[in-house]
Amino acid sequence: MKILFIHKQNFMFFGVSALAGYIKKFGHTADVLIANKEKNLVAKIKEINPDIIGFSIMSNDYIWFLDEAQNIKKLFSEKLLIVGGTHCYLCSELIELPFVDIVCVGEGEKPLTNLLNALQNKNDYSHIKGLIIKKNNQIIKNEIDIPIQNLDEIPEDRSIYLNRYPHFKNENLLQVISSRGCPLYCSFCINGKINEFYKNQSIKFHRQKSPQFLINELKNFLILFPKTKTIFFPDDIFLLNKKFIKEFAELYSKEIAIPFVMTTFPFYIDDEIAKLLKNANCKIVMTAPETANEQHRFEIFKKKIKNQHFIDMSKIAKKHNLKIYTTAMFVYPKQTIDDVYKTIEFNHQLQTDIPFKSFLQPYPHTEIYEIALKNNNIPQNFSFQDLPQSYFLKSPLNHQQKNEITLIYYFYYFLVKYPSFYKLIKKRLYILKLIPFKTLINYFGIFLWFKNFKNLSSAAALLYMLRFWKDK
Ligand code: B12
Repeated sequence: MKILFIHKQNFMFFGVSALAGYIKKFGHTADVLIANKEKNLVAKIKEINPDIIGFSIMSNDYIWFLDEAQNIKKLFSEKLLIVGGTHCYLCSELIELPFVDIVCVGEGEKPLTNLLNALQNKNDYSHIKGLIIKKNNQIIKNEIDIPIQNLDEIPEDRSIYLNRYPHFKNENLLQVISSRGCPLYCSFCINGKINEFYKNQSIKFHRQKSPQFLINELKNFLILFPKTKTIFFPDDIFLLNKKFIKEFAELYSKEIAIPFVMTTFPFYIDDEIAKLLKNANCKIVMTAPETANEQHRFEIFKKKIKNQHFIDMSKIAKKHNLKIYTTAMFVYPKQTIDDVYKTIEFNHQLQTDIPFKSFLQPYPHTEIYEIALKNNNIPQNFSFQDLPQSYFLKSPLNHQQKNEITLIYYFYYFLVKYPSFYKLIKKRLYILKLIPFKTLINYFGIFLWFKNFKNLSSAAALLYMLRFWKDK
């Protein structure tokens, strides 16, 4: 059977290439169309003539999906339309849309393979775990399937992207997911929701490819992407298992050695690990305090990590010459201007090299949504349609100090990087107000963040950013 994946952004979705690689093991094939790269999507679908059509969406794609999927189903009504991706973890109600036949909730490898097998053998597919199915106008809600525990069973197939979009071959930055899941229940993150699904089951929330499998995968990718200068592991949490990192670092330094960037919780960085990372050519350690207000981190974000952990991590990372990347969330319930100032000062203390910022997005069906609702930051009927296209541009919350916090947000990169600039404006926000072209300054800060963390030249960073801008 042939499935055609469709998504919006000009990016090789790891989920889609994992699905393509996995179903291939069972004799099925996949193709992919990136809507933003296609002038005539319909003509391409006709040409590919798949057995089924699969959309992959995040919540920010919701409005795009409503439009695109409806149109496609109208023209290809005989083909099953299935939708998966992170949005479906939060919104299985998509099945109620008349043009949606199946919603995949959770990881898709097993459910999709079972579906394709059933279709091929003309078997009934109504009771496949992980799928919500509409058949004869009835909705069948099957329970979520247990995700594959051993990630080495899932070989990613990126050739489906390269065959159709050879421009990906020229990228300097190779992105590879080494793990899935996160043990934390942060109120704003999709992982809290995923962990809820599996609460009473004895499965591992965080799964990681074995070091040897990952190294082999990297070697194969480096053949496909020969211009790679940096490797980025955008896992929710890359460094969580010391045994893994010890084996990985040793193999990586011998067999790959290309500069890399990875994510971690601060308390996993000790002297021994930092040394291993440095020797393996790790350049940047990414970690996520979100705010310097520890009480807010604990009670609003439900992220039980103390400031002291970040401070200790910073000392060790700096000692070993590793750069520090931190994240900060703006305009969240109960945040005050003072919290924002403290967060900037905290980053000075951490000597953050690459400060990342975003506006909180209260996705419906997450815990932060309930918190924002209770705190009157969003109206009762706030829905996915009210979310902005990107978390960089504006806050969807009502908040008493929204204007002032947004003003500091625009300048955040520079305020962290240049403490003397910060000292000048602290408690003198009128100075920031006087500076013209604030939106441009926001973009410039995002550009510098992007360029530095992805280790790109200015031209490459600009091209990359324009690509995402277009996707917006
Ligand atoms: C890499 C990444 C990106 C990439 C690729 C996105 C993608 N969809 O693959 C890019 C750079 C494009 C991206 C962009 C954004 N991202 Co992003 N991103 C991620 C990240 C870090 C990893 C995604 C991933 O590869 N996971 C691993 C794979 C294996 O899992 P998966 O993608 O979920 O796929 C599995 C299932 O969902 C399912 N599945 C997926 N598609 C399909 C299709 C079918 C037919 C079927 C049957 C099954 C199926 O099967 C897959 C394999 O098991 C996640 C964090 C996370 N934990 O997911 C955030 C995440 C997906 N991103 C998020 C956000 C918010 C964004 C942005 C909106 C941020 C912004 N800048 O404003 C932008 C999009 C903006 C825009 N311009 O449109 C949120 C989405 C939340 C939500 N409710 O949807 C996440 C979950 C982060 C978070 N913790 O909240 N992102």
